[in-house]
Amino acid sequence: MGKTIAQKIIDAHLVEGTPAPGSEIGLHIDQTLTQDATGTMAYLEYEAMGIPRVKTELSVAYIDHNTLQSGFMNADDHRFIRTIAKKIGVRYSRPGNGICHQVHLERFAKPGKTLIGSDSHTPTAGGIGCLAMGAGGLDVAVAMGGGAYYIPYPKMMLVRLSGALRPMVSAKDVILEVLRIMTVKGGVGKIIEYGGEGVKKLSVPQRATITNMGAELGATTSIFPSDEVTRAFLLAQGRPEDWVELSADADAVYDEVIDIDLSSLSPLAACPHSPDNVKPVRSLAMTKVDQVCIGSCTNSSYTDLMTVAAMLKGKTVCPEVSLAIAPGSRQVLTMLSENGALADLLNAGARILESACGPCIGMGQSPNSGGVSLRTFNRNFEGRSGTRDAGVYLVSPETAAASCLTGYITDPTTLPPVEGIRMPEHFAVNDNMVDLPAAEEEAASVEVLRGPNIKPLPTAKALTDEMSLPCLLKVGDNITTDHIMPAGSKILPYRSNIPHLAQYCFEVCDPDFPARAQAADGGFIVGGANYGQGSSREHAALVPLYLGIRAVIAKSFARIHKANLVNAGILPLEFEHADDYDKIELGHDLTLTGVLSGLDSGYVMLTDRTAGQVIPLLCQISPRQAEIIRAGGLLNYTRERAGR
Ligand code: MIC
Ligand code: SF4
Repeated sequence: MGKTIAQKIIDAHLVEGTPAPGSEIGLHIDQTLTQDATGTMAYLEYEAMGIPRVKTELSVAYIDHNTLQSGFMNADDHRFIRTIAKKIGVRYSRPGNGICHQVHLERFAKPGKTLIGSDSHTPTAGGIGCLAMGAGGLDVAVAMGGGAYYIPYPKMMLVRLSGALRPMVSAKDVILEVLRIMTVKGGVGKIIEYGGEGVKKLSVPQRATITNMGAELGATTSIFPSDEVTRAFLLAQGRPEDWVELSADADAVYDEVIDIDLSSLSPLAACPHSPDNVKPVRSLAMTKVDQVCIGSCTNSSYTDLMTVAAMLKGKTVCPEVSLAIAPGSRQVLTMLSENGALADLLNAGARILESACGPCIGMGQSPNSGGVSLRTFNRNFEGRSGTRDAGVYLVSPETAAASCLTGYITDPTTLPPVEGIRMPEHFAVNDNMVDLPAAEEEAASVEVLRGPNIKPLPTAKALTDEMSLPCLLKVGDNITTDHIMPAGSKILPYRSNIPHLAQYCFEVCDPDFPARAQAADGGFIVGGANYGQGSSREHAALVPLYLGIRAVIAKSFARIHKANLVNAGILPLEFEHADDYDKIELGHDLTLTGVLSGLDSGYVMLTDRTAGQVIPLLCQISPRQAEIIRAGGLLNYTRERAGR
């Protein structure tokens, strides 16, 4: 039987388990990446494992999220990451060099390799044919130390593309169409491959836009073949030797196939507050716009920004609109400045931000009260922009540029098409902002510098077979990690200070939760379907752990968050019958019985003593994960195994 692209890469990297539906597999990881908002924690965890040098082919630490330095915290964390990276054998991409996924795609990602990153948009590198997955910081730390990365063996799905995009319709519209069809839950447990004749018409950065936002489908990852287009991109990046051809076999079998004719697509927008709330741009035409932000790891490639510059050239942004642009990498910004496009953007009135995540993670540029913000980003969760009542629409660079000129959401296909923007034959390659680690023999003398904001990691309490605790919070479907542990410029600097972060846990849903949890001596959270979608931030597990949460009982979980709960030592339990969710209320006294045996049998019983109901729960974890929970989390488990 023929193989899919992902199956070929999995076969070449399989170190544990059988590649069959339902089983957990362990993969050898070739490359890792971290960013600064999750990196500080990941390197603290790496240190705690006591392995002197990383064992991967390549590991890179990027600084791109916490670049607003209003206080010592972020600068201290950058210095910590810089010094520890140097010591343990990790390359360090300095602040200003760009967003991790954009830079990794340009400079390091390779077809056929495995990559995990402590950021949910790591699948961006799937655009170049790399099997790239987002993971919790601790999983990345383990992979840096040479350990395998474990995933439930995914289903294989094919999105077969035909035709070619019409002018002013872009890769963003492709992934928004996929989100419209599949929703934010539709990709859970699946690897999404792109194939068909239409693939040849998409450049590597366009492919990367699509795989990047595959994270919003909840997919394990998304991947494109590596073909002549990939070869040309790698050549233009000065690394032709990194190319290998990669495609699915003609008789590869997929569990699911959807067909999309690229030529039938029109500009789309994801409306507030979910990436799958997709509508045609033309249906939103009367919506007045207050802010437009262009950039992020989804849409800030050279061609994206050249298109925007061409659309703005000689014009002025509408007076009622604030336009902010954050080029994805220093490479892109350098090229725009050398060819004059930067001047076109500035002359039109764009506010140029440094090459970093910026507004995407609420690091500045929060919209006005009740504002409408059009963003070329990938997430529009409530409050993520920093303005709780703002409405964020996710759109293509073309739609963003058209709308900032008119002041209303504008369909770019109603404007004259931009022509003549091509992929460059040579990108402005300059790796001088990527510091190499110290040689192994010098590593011992490198001092790791840490600031006072680094606080100890919370530790899990041992589980008991019976646990009687209250329901401390009840939330609905599609709870994101931004609900659980918000980000933004005020909170992000505390990513290495769990006690401080704890004050903000679930702030958007229930601001009283942290105080209630701290007053209680432990408890449970009850959630709906797709609990923990979005970011890979392990803080969304570590902070509830700190607040005494022993189990999360939900209708279903997002993949990375479920793994993070296990890694933290928190039990992820699922309702056997989804409608039992309705029986439990906030404050109910709950008893879990058969917890220890349930780790192996997969069944735990819940008694709601307030409602007088018995509710069966599933404990759907692998035998390895059961061991991790018994050990009190992945860190203890890894240490115990190293000790043996
Ligand atoms: C995000 O886009 O939500 C982030 C910020 O990049 C996160 C990582 C984090 O929370 O630090 C992600 O996507 O994993
Ligand atoms: Fe940064 Fe936004 Fe991409 Fe997350 S989604 S890595 S915050 S640019």
